Amino acid sequence: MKVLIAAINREKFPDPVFPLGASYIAHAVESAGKYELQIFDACFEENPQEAFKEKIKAFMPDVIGFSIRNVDNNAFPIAENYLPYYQSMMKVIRENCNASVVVGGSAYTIFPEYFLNELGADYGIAGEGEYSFVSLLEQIEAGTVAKGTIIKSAEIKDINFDTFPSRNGFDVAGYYQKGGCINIQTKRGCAFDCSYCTYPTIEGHKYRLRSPKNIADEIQHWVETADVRHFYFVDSVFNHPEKYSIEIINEIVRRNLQIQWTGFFSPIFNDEFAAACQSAGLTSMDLGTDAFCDVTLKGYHKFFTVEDIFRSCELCRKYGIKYNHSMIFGGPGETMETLAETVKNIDASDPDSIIGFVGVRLYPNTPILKDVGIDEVGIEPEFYLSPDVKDKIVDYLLDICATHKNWIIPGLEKGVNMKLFERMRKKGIKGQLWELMKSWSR
Ligand code: B12
Ligand code: SF4
Repeated sequence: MKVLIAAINREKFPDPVFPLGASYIAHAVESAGKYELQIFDACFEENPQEAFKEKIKAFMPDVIGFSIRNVDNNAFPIAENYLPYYQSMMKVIRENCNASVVVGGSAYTIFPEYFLNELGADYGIAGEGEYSFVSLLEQIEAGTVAKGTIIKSAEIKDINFDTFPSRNGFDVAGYYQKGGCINIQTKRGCAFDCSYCTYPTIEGHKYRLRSPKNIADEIQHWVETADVRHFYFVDSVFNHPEKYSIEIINEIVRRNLQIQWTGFFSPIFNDEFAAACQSAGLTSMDLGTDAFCDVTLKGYHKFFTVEDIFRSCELCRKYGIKYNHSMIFGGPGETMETLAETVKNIDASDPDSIIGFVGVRLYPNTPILKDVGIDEVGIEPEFYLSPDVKDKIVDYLLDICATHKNWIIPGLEKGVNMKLFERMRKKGIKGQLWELMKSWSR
């Protein structure tokens, strides 16, 4: 049986991102040992429909695993919905072969019924696909599964698998060069319940941890075979559970891997933790700050305070770790006063950059829906903005951006200079480009 795994994502902001989910699925198919496997990745193709058509006609797969990562770009007020593009890629399949199409990926997991129908796919797998995709292949081959079936995957208990994803057939070197890093997942799950967040829907609430040895083996493999030195830990939050993160750090130090790395961090950690991170090559923390005012933090059900954020920034400065605040402006409880407090505190915390979103993108199964009295949300990008700031927030933030050159607000097209980013990558600059924003803006 011939299986084609197709990574459909083409988004390049803030960087092209290696299709880790698709590579995990490809690895599972490869490990099953009985399928003929090929990979298609749309990301760097100039004409993705044409390239997809050529791939399909040359390989003539029996099953296509259609991996969709992003629903939209999350950027109010110019949110781009990727559905029309995904539909154009489905059309290529239908016009050129009779393969069964199985859709999966984080975008699919958030809106399974919707995407199955709108794409006219044959099957869908919501959640982790490693085992369920291989099992579905067997059922498709045996003719024992009805078209239109949506499988809601159970959480995989042991995510060490047999080894780490091989990434065979994917352009690791291309992503490293054009995206500045290669991504690694150390665990799945997030134990918190922030009101707007889809991560617990995608990965579950319970942490499932890879062994530090397995993670370090994967890193060492890329260091030794492809001279990759920059890594992005894609965990929802790297620093929870803290004891486990320290074990990973110790293993990196023990092997003297000489790497630089980054990831998402909650702004609540102590001196010892920051020191350990720095000693293992952490160059920056993307802090999930969201708001810098206790009222708005409460509105997002956050588990840290303004004081914690200030302390985290201070520790980053002490250890020479760059830091970005990821922000969501305008959530429940936001007023022009809380917004002003947030901006004042951001300034006082002296970050390297701000990556901010205006309004809260609403997703199914998130606590915020109950908080703001909304029953249902669809796929058309829908954003919540507190009534107190709704009419004024865009102008307010545009004014702030005029004097804060290290702020990136994709929805307002501020701070985003893709041409400049591309030029820097062509020069061979690696790591996160936001780490350089403060020095550029001087
Ligand atoms: C890390 C991360 C980032 C990092 C990536 C760094 C890097 N170099 O990798 C950064 C900060 C750059 C980033 C940026 C963006 N991100 Co992001 N990101 C994540 C995060 C936390 C993890 C993604 C990941 O790698 N997971 C690990 C892999 C292994 O999991 P996976 O891809 O889900 O794959 C599994 C399943 O989905 C399934 N599966 C996958 N493919 C397939 C295929 C088949 C056939 C099957 C059966 C199953 C299957 O099985 C896989 C293995 O179990 C997720 C949230 C989350 N917790 O999932 C958001 C997430 C993916 N991001 C999201 C978004 C929106 C974005 C941005 C558009 C935001 C923006 N405007 O800046 C950009 C787009 C970047 C791009 N170029 O595409 C959304 C996507 C869905 C949506 N809401 O639209 C998510 C889900 C968060 C959210 N808000 O809901 N992101
Ligand atoms: S915002 Fe971060 S900490 Fe909160 S639930 Fe989402 S991933 Fe977890």
